[in-house]
Amino acid sequence: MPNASARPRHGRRTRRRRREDPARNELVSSSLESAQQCLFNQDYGTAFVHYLLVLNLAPVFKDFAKESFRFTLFKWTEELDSVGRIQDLFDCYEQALELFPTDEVILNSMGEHLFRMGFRDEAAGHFHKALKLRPDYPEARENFYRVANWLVERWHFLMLNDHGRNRKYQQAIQKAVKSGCSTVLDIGTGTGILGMCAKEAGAAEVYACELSKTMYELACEVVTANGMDGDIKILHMKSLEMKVPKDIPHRVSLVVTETVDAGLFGEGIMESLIHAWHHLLLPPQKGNNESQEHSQTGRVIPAGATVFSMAVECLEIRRHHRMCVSEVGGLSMADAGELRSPVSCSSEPDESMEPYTTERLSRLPGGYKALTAPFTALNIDFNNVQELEGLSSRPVQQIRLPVTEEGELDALAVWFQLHLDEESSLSTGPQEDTCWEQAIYPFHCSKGFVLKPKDELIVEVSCRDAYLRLCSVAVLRDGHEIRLDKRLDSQDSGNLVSTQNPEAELCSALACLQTDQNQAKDFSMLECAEMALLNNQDYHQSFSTALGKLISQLKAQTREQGPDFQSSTDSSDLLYVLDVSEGFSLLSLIAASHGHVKAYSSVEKKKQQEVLKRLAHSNNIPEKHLEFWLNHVEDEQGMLKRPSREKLWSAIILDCVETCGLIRQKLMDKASLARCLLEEGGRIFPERIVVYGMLVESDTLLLESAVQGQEPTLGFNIAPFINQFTVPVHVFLDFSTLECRHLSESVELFVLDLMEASTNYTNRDVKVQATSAGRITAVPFWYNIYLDSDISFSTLSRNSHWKQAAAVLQQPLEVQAGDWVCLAVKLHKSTISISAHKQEAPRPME
Ligand code: 44T
Repeated sequence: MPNASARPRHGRRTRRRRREDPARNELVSSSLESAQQCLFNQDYGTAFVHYLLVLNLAPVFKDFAKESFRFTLFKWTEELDSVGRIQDLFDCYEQALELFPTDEVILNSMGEHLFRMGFRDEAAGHFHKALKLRPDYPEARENFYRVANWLVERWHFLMLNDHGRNRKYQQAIQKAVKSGCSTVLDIGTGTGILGMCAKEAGAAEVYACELSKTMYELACEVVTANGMDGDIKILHMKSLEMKVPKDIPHRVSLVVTETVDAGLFGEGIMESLIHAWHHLLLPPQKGNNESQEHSQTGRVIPAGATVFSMAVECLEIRRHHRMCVSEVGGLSMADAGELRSPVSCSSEPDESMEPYTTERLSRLPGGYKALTAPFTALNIDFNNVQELEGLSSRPVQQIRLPVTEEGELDALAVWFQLHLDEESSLSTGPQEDTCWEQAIYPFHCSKGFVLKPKDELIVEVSCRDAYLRLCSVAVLRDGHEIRLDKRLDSQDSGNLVSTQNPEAELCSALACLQTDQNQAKDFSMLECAEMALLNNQDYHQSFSTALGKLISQLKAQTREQGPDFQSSTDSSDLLYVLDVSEGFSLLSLIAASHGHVKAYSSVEKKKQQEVLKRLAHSNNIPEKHLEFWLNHVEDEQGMLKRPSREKLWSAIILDCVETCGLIRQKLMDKASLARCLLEEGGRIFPERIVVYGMLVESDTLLLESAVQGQEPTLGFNIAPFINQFTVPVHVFLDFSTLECRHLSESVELFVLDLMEASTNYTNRDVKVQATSAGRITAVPFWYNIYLDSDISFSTLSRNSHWKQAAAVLQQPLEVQAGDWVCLAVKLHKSTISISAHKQEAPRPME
């Protein structure tokens, strides 16, 4: 027991006295008995209280009762969770951890609750601790990898690996410090790198702030490891909350920051700098007044930015943001109303909407076509607080862009140049060899709009709610204006060049917009991946064919059993299909469209249910054949409950793969539950998943996975600290455009049989022959999803809404063409892990 020998003497005496106290012994033994009895009766709350009493009074029982105590804790907290008694739940865990502070199972489990409640930082702390206590504890490992992605976003690795960017920041900071900026604040310090640059350049005082707890702790570790812990004061707070002299003793002469995202303003740099100028920075240098002492003025690195944009055609963007097809799996989508992604800045600002998404244009499958030349959307001086403050009240600026290429308008792409100082700048442009993504402002127009050379595109640029807003509002063609922004049709058209031209009006209506106002308002938002899924006709057609096949088989089966089947309209003759897809899904409707089917959908959102109902109506599916499975019960037991006592499911559709490219958690548990609920001859869709992979050499993947190389970053020791957050599996990858060399053919890695539990395995060694020489750095993997033995689709296909995942090897493996590599593939719960080693003697595949 920890510290037992270090206990103060009176403690020991007390304990001895305790052991000798017959009344106490009596209490302990009767409580232990009660605990066991309550446990047996499944009265977990009372059992838990009894156990607490026993173990607090008689710690000698800890070893003996540990397993039962844990079990009671988990059962009781499950109950507390289900009734929303969250505070009580955490109190129980805290009491448990007081008794067993180094119990990795309790720590991990508490982490899981914390994670579900959204306390990711705290959850990560618990998983990390559990993993340190037992490095081979797979549950904690899996959980830690899951949170690592949230806590330390992958771009940190990219940025630290971007030597060009690091150098430029370092040089700009050195110059500023040498020119007299001696007090520095690093806003959003991340790993502490810019603050350390300032200190090393000779700054007298350096402060840094960081709002993420994990990053703050990491920065503290890094700064200490570099011997600067006394020199840099790091604060765990948002810069907006900082005050002089409470947090820093006086105003500083230099603010350094890289709190910019792909859309420049998304990390709140405007707000942070306005606040810094008012509260944290010395007044700026006025004009060219040379007499003003540098040390008494404040400035910011970066000094400013120029934002660029251009219009693009890009099918990949289009299919993620609006409907591109009118028929899906045999259903007409005509009456669906407008369906679109939540990425939009043309509508009224709304919590649920984001003005832009981000993409690396150079990595978009299918590429893109620039329809206009790049134009300057905005210039901003970070050293001018009036300008920063004025930005949000600036009138909307209209820019006319000559169209240079014919093509469908899909988006405005945005990037920027960050001017570190007068001499040096960084660019996030699509042509640059940098880690940066571009911001994508998709164009939502249900019917699309084709731009032609000689057209002029009118774009409105404004800066509302600290976001840059860009909106394609109209096109000038042959002297006429065609409106693209339907909202302006009925509202403040004053902003636009007004045309009294009836021909243009007609053009406008025809070009793009639904003229029916009611319908225009009646739009539903779906996530980008849901839009892409809806646009995937092959996926839906596969389901339709497989369901059709099954339904006719089952009908034939029933006909054999009972001759009245055909004529009967009794609903007991219906086949029952359950679609437990996550999010929006048409599959229940597709099942119902085959007739004689009662389909249950798991779509939860009211508005999306309305869409399905409308589609049922317009596709002549009786209303009563579509039901919504409102899963009030959180667990999968509830979710997969059958509809009535007599009826078993004919088909259960499971959602197997997450958009990010990983197998869904608990998939196999759900499959085994689903198997129990099938009628004879019923099926689970899909019946089988085959995992494929390939050996590749990809430096890009390495750069996104960990800080590379033995060289310190700008001379600082950072890599070992941030690399603790390296995860072995990389997600959201686009394998088709990943810069990599293929070192083998694609190979089958693993088979998951959802219909047959007994055939499943958890470990498999796969032998792969290298087709060319190189360094294997990763094994990207994807899935072939088999609905039945004939019908399948791949998550790698061109129109898939899925991305891919890749196992990044701990050590690159050098191979020659013809070498055999052994991949050890493991499936633990739903997590795939892959390791590779060279196979000395070639052996045939098993
Ligand atoms: N993403 C770049 C953003 N912070 C870069 O907590 C580029 C994205 C990117 N701390 C692909 C590639 C790239 N006060 O740790 C974060 C954040 C913190 C603040 C204190 C504040 N007011 C703030 C605001 C932010 O600053 C750190 C950096 S922010 C984002 C940097 C490679 N996708």
